[in-house]
Amino acid sequence: MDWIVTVDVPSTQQVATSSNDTHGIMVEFLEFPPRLHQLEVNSHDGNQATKLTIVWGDDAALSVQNNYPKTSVDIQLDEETERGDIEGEFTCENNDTVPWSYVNDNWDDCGDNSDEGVDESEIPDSVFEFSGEVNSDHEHEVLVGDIELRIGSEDSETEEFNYSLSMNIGDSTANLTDAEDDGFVSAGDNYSVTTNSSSANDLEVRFYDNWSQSYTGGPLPGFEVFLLLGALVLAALRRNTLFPR
Ligand SMILES: [Ca+2]
Ligand SMILES: [Ca+2]
Repeated sequence: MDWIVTVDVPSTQQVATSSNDTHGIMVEFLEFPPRLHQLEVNSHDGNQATKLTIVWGDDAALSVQNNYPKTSVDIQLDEETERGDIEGEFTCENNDTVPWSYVNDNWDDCGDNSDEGVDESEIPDSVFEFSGEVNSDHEHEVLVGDIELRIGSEDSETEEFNYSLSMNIGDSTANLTDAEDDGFVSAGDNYSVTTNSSSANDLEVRFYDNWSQSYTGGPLPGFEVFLLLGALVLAALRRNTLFPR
């Protein structure tokens, strides 16, 4: 291939062009010593075109768009949920005491039925503990410091996720244990969350990158952890109904 080279001294632009039977090529240099600025290849029939432009200095900028929706790290979890005991006991009118979980479970545990029909406001919040372990399917290496764990519930009417109970890993109520202390989320690591929220049976745990400011768009499938607390746990607590003594 023969090349035609032009030089424009005032602008330091040097352009080399050439072509073969099918394509033409243009290479442009700027500055001195020359720096590659542009490389362009076009087919003579106009159907193919490739253009590479290199910028530097003030023309180039690299920034993180932190208003992008938070995407979550893809954490594979085996989950467990557990409703913790309410501390202390309920005192019956006959001064017997029974565990708080026996209150309002449709079974007369006190003997005088005073543990039934108790105003819900009288019942202390119970502590729920959610926990999960990163299972062996987990492949993505994510720095522990790059994720945060968010807890919330979905508004059943608007289907918007409400992060009113969200918290960062490291808060006293949300923890991720880096089992091998390798700095990465890896199989065997586990998280736990405790809350006394009365809406705990609706709660859901999601993991997010912590660099982004926006939670819009919701998490992508695969890193949601649905905690099926409500029905299962409450059914278990209604053991008197299921398994009358
Ligand atoms: Ca009862
Ligand atoms: Ca780890």
